[in-house]
Amino acid sequence: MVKPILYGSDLSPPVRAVLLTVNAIGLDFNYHEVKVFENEHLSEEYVKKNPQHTIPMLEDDGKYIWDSHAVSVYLIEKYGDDQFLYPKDLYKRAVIDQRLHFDSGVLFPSLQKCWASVRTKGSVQDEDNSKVLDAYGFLEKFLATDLYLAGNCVTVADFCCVATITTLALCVAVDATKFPKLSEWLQRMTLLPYYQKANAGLAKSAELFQKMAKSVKP
Ligand SMILES: N[C@@H](CCC(=O)N[C@@H](CS)C(=O)NCC(=O)O)C(=O)O
Repeated sequence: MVKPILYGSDLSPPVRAVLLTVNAIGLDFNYHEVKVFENEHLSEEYVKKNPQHTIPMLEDDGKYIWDSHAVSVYLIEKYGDDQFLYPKDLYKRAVIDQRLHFDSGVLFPSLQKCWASVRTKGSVQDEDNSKVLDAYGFLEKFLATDLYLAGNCVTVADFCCVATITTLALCVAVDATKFPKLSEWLQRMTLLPYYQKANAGLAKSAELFQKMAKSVKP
């Protein structure tokens, strides 16, 4: 069998979400490090495979799939044997899907805005800050009665959201007194045996964040 190929850079939170997924299911895959600072993702060859020129992208069986949520669910369904990561039960699945859309539609766009403000203005703006705090408030409610974002088992929703939230927390800290459930969940996620390896790129994101903030002249 030809191994699936994951195209990515571990500086990217969505790539780290897929790395959490592949580590959780123990997938044997090849990794293609995309040289984003050399615009490899904008090359003709890459854009032919993924017109949106985003990372992560998966190559499997001569086909290309992108968007971390789509890739993660596909890999779990095709190669995973864990019945909890994306269960068959339609209600459980719908809750997970809602969290995945929350990541795509709320968390990741907030992260992009914060990141852009830091790059251009040197700091997160008040408006971005309050949107992130609203998002943390929603997550606190999602976690009100459960250990994980979509119930008491780890699911793909936790992988996708934790990769974004840990990066977002570089911009807007998660205050444990205001968001105790969210803080506990973040801590709980670090205990997964594959977490440190899969989310290791977070340290590089933190370095880049500091550099960007310092490079803006007041
Ligand atoms: N919703 C997408 C977002 C992917 C995305 O925007 N990735 C960024 C890196 S964090 C990227 O590829 N940016 C390069 C570009 O858009 O050209 C996902 O979850 O995969």
